[in-house]
Amino acid sequence: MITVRKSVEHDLAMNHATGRSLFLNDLPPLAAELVVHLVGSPIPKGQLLTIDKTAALKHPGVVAIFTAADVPGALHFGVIRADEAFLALDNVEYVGQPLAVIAAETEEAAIAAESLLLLDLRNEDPVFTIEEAIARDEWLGEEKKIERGDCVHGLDTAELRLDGVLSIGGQEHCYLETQAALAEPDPAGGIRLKSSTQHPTEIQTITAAMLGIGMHQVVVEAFPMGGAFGGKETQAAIPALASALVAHHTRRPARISLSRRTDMNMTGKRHDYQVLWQAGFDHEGCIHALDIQFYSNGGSTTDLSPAVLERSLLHATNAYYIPNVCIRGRVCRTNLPSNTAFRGFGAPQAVAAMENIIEAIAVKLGRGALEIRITNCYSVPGRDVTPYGQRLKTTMLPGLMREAVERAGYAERRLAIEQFNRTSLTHCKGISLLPVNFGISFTQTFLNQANALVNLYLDGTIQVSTGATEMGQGSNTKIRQLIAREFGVPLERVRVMPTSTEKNHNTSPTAASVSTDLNGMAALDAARKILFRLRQVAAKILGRGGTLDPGSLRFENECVFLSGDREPAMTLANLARRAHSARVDLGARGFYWTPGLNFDWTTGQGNPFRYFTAGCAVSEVCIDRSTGFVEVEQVDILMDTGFSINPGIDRGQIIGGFVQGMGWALREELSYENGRLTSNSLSTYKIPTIRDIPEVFNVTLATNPDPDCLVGAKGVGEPPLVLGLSVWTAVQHALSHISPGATRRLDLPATPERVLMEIHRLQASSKNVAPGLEGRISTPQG
Ligand code: MTE
Ligand code: LUZ
Ligand code: MOS
Repeated sequence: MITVRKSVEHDLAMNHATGRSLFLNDLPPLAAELVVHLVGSPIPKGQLLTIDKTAALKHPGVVAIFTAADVPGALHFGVIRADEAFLALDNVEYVGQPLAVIAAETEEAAIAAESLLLLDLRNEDPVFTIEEAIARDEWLGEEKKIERGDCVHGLDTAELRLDGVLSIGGQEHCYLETQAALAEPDPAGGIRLKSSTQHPTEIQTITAAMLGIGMHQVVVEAFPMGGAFGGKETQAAIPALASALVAHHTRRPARISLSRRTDMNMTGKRHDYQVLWQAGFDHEGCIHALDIQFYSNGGSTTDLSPAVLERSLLHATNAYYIPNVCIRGRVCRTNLPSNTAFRGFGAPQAVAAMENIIEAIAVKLGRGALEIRITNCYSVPGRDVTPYGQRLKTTMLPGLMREAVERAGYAERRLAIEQFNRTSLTHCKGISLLPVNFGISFTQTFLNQANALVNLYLDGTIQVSTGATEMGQGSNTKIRQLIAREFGVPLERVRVMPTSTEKNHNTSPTAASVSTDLNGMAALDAARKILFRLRQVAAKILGRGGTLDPGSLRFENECVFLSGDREPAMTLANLARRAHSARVDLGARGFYWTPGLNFDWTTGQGNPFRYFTAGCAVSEVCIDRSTGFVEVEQVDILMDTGFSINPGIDRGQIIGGFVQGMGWALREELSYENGRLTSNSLSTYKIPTIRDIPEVFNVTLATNPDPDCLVGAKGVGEPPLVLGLSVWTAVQHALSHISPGATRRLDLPATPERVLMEIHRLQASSKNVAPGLEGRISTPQG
């Protein structure tokens, strides 16, 4: 009975695909349930003088309106620093910042009441961009730094030197299900919350603090989410707090579900970055020194920004060994919603910067970018240590790159592209291979822990509860597979139960691609405790005068087997009943903490990751030279997932992650007017659709074992997103045909507008360099 390394169907696949899945806001209304509505600030920065509720409260259907003054406990919250006000007290810091919570019988009444609220606000001078924040010395936290070797000397003595600036845009999460919460007063005086969250313990913590009650009075159930992508790691907070506050004061159930527009307007996004760099290298393209400075746009409060920035610093050289490096970063404070976790968590921005440097070096040397990548890739001992001193125990990157090149037919396709570019006057193609080496573990060491509860019932069926939340990534399915294998039962005999703080305490967020690793290991720990007891009982029953070694028993096909036997000795259900009669506990708690992790930001050195998930993508794009529109024609991904528990789910994660990264790289552009998001609907913010997915999309799973993988399989939730950048480097390759040798600057996202402007700029420069060649393609590079 094989349950792992098998593409069993995702638990929710059929329901999601047929629209039958129920999300939080699909639950039928409870008796006397109230609608919760947030009133957001209309201005980006200023003083909140008064809120006059008189007229609004008189509107029929309006039950109550709460402001900061109605918060019985802590007004501020935050995972790293408690610097975010749930409701504005005297300052407002961004457009959409909650000022008041309206509780009404209907949505219509709530909206009507909002327009009747009289707000007295005084404007102050806001800051929106990274440049403005730097100029005005607005920061969230201190500068962080990782250094190795002598960067200044390395730059001074290098044969060649380049420097540059790269702007990287943010990204809206666009989970299909918007932020939502449902609070019910508990007869015992507490609150029961259902929340669409990746982090039930955080919701429990801040709800208790906000209400001024103990955490034991708050139970949070994490409802299966219709997508999260990091956007619900911390930012499920405000909706949950709003519904809890209403339930607390009115003693009625209270539900909130943000409209798409409100969600887009008021929640944080992927951080936009400005990156300044200088690289020193030789004529072979080998990089000797890199000085790189990251500035991220943190928005108005700390949220997860320092942790996101830290992951950027840790991924600053991506898959490359650079002996002399100075990597610095700082978070800018601006008057925008606080930016937050988003799949990749700072790594995509860092990899974009590094790969852009590779592209610039390739242009400078007139060599192929692939060659530069291979030259600098982590490889042999001595060239296998990260800037922060962690050795890559398994350096399979060069091998992966070689295999990816072969599988994709890179060399032949590149020749064909050059041929095409010589003849086409309307289009221009490019191809690029991009590697990723993604560190797996929370970079805050303490978060790398999980607890689990496993119950074996008298009929041989099993329930598992962990702190993992299901957002579509399939951790429930994978944990079920692991537990079924451990007990030797078919999948149908195991159920993963709803995630609740009642069963799993003090949990870490479901994030950092480690939820199956951590929660799977904790569940296995619990299962093994039960199995240990069962073995003792079975050994006693099956006897052989006390000579039977309990460890020799096998659990398979819902039965127990003596070693070597093909006929079962007894069924698992029978054994469970016998154990129960003998007063043996059939439930167990498990715990896991990842060993071997350490990191010290004062030295910038340590081993923050348990292992790395590596992969490569080869992307081919075709640019329409008259519109700048980029079509992605073919993608070939090779991703090392180790001994995948569920290759089918991993394939889904790889394709989904890649397409999400591709959207960020090519299409998704956030635009603001005086701090107000103007791209706040799906008609003005272009996420990839089914038509943007390349016609040829090959995914291959490599299976290199790594003894440090917790469950044998490698975390795969985030790394593939980074590979979406390969479409952007492929665009750069395509552009290199327009004006060979010309310096490019292609900021992210490479929207048609930006690509077209770059084409025009390059054409103009090629006119200057080689008159008569304009519009024609000459010596290719890339
Ligand atoms: N896949 C789906 N379908 N929906 C999601 O919201 N989130 C991603 C990734 N894959 C996400 C997803 C993010 S940001 C992370 S960190 C991981 O899933 C978390 O789950 P894991 O630890 O089980 O990989
Ligand atoms: N969240 C977090 C994360 O708190 N720490 C991390 O290291 C991390 N990494 C990726 C995604 N979320
Ligand atoms: Mo994912 S950004 O770790 O939630």
